[in-house]
Amino acid sequence: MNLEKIMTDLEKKHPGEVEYLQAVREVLESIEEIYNENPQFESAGIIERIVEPDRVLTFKVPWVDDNGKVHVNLGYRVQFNGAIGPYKGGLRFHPSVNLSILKFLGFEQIFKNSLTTLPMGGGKGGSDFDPKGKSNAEVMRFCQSFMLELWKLIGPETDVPAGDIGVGGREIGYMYGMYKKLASEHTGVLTGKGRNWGGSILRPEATGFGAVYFAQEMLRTKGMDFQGKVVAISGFGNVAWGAATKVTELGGKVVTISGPDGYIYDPDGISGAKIEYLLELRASNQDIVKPYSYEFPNAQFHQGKRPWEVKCDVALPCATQNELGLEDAKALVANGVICVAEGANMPSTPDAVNTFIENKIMFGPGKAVNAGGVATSGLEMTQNSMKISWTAEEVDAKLHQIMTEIHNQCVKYGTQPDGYVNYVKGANIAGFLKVANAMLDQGII
Ligand code: NDP
Ligand code: 2IT
Repeated sequence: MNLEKIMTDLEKKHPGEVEYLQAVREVLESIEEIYNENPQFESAGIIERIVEPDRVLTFKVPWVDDNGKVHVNLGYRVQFNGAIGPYKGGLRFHPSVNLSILKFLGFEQIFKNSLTTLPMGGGKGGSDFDPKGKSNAEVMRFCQSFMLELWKLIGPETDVPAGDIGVGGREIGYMYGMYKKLASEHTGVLTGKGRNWGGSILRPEATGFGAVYFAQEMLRTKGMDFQGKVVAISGFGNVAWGAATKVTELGGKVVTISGPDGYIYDPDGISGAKIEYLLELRASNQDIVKPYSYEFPNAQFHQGKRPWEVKCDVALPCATQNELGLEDAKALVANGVICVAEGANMPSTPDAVNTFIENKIMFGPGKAVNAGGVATSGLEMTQNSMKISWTAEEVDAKLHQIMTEIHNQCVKYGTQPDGYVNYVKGANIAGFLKVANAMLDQGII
């Protein structure tokens, strides 16, 4: 593999798609050795075929606000790779959404879904719509207009979207309602559905729970656990909430959460009633970080800063891409961090990742750590196909087993001669091999 030539060609073809190019480079660097050892991959053009999406669909999403004003947003669905199953991946509604971000997320999703052991291909979609500050009725009208186009492209055996940033249970509900009306069928075409209409118990918690199960396995390799560990978390959305809940349950103390404007440091720990309080604020569409510091006077709000300057044993970045840079990584290492596990997708910049690896810090990449969300989506698809509903205990046991298996795959492919586990390499190789071999079996398509 001539990595630099591949990257130069891709940069020429897709100029300015920074996040996409970043995600591709990381995977190619990890798999270079195994790729070169298997000449059948090169002769089947696996790299050239895997780095380009099968197709990218864009559409306009017109909607009317509560004052009668017309708005037009952009809608996208990137169907990246369907070698091992129907396209599967979330929808993101955030003003920053563009093709580069959705291609990076769709590309990552291929390998993440492969790691889950379930038959799911990779995809991603979304819109530059900003749900913040919108009324329920506005969100509903937007979701309905979005689905008016998206429904033509998806199906329970074709492409199954779910949530991501800005898309939770409410948005999935409005989109599902419109799909059902248009397709005249009640099928598992979206995951993250409500419990009463086909959703799986534990899907909302699954990404955060799974991330903590994965981090628990990482700690276990050193004979440690979460008991008494100080944990820094960023964000306080769906993933961060699940992670904070599970860390607390396992005896750890969560001392930070964050938003785009800064972070909260609460030395007393963010748990129980405090988490409930944050959820209420979030549900009422309010800013959560500042009100928290007024409500709990021991907590401090650090305007414009990130939580990575706080001394902690475990760091769980759970907000968004590239939110943990080189200086943040250096600060974490200097403060004695033991384990960094990415709840978000690609939250650490490449030089931050290298800093952790060079310092032999246990570092779990998003595609392994946060795979519990899509894995539980896969379990929701299974329940929908079988027309049954598993209990919380059944889903949790399956999720736990999947996260342990993903950890095992990372150890298998990522253990270095000195015993250090390079989870980035392990996850990328394990995820890639399954998809690449499926592509070989299915011919040039
Ligand atoms: P949510 O929309 O529920 O929460 C996102 C959180 O991140 C919020 O706390 C938000 O703060 C914060 N945030 C968003 N943008 C920024 C920014 N630019 N700078 C700082 N903070 C920011 O999303 P999720 O919890 O679902 O997703 C979080 C991450 O986890 C994403 O990377 C997503 O791709 C990934 N992920 C999600 C899965 C899922 O099942 N939902 C599964 C696997 C990965 P505020 O609300 O104040 O804007
Ligand atoms: O990034 C992700 O894995 C998700 N947002 C969840 C995708 C899914 O289909 O459940």
